[in-house]
Amino acid sequence: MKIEDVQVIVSSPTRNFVTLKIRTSDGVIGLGDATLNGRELAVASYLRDHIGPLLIARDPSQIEDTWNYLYKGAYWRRGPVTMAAIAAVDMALWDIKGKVAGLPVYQLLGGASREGCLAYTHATGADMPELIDSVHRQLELGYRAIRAQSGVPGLDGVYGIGRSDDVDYEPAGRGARPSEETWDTSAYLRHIPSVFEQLRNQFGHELPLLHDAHHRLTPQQAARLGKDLEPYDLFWLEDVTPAENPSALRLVRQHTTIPLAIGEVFNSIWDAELLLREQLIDFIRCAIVHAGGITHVRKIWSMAELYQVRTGSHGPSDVSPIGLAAALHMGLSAPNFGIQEHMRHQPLVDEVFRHAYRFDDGYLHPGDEPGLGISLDEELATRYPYECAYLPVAHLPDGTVHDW
Ligand code: EZ4
Ligand code: CO
Repeated sequence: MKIEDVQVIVSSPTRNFVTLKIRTSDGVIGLGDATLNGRELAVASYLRDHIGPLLIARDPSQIEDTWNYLYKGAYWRRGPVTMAAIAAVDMALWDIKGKVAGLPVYQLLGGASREGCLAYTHATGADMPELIDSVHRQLELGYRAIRAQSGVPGLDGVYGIGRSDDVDYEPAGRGARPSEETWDTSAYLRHIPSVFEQLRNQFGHELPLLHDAHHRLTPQQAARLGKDLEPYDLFWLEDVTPAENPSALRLVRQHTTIPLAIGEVFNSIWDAELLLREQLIDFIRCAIVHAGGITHVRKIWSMAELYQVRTGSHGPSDVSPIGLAAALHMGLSAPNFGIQEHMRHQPLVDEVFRHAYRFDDGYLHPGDEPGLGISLDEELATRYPYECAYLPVAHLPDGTVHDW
């Protein structure tokens, strides 16, 4: 069996997705997610112009060899564009292998280690009453763990806060330029502990609560926030400092016992290596789509296992159902699975990408269809062409561009 056709499909059913479709000489179809929020066309070109032609006539069963051919063969390694493109090929080849074997991918990865993958979703509110309402709504949907994000007094808009009763704050804005937001770390640090105090008063101490700081703090600020939040027993505090500098976490760790999660922007095991080896985090957040696919993330997760670090895969709505399915097959089988982020897709997205995975009573399960369990309605997808959309840019009150 050989790879006969490679196609890149860019579509925007409510938001942009880049999808790779590989067809073999036996007519087996494999699908991969290559979506990189705000930089979608760069990955599409990498796949169309550089990777696609190299895949023709290769043996689709040789997943590891193809991964190394694309990674080492390019000379230019790593980076989100390269690694999202390789990830898409990798997912598509695992999908094909599962379909050929007649098995769901989690069976190829060693079989189920649990009955389902615990999921968390987002609750957001501009103020406390809105946030409390939002948590109630997510609990009614069956979620057993909640990430809570809140508006900050004095700041007009904060990324990650939903519009009205809709927690799907993504895509943050469509148009040729990103929107601009003002950020003030001092105001944020003063406000957030009271948010979690009120959530604990309202919802009790057993509900797992998470919070995301979006890489905006210095190590000292992160240590302070961790200490201030300790009484509220968070499941994790996410992305406290910019993720390029793992040694920043040493200072944070010395001052707080709050569980730390990092890695949604990681694209290589080398981004995580020091954090894992020095046990500076408790959860590794890389997404299958942004870190080289199942083949590479499996290695990151295995390294994490040695250091008692559990997984918490990135799962916002910009990870397509294909990328989410890949995370669920891995999550069901990995011994050190921790939790899976789940920001539900809009109904139109679920129509374009029909999926075998299901959400039931707080847990996600990848389903038992052969491969990843996704079928693409290509005709429907092509009715929604790409639309330029970006994540916002954050400024300090004086106009300085800030981390986020
Ligand atoms: O900022 O998905 O944990 N989730 C997040 C998301 C990310 C976006 C980036 O594409 O931080 O909101
Ligand atoms: Co995050």
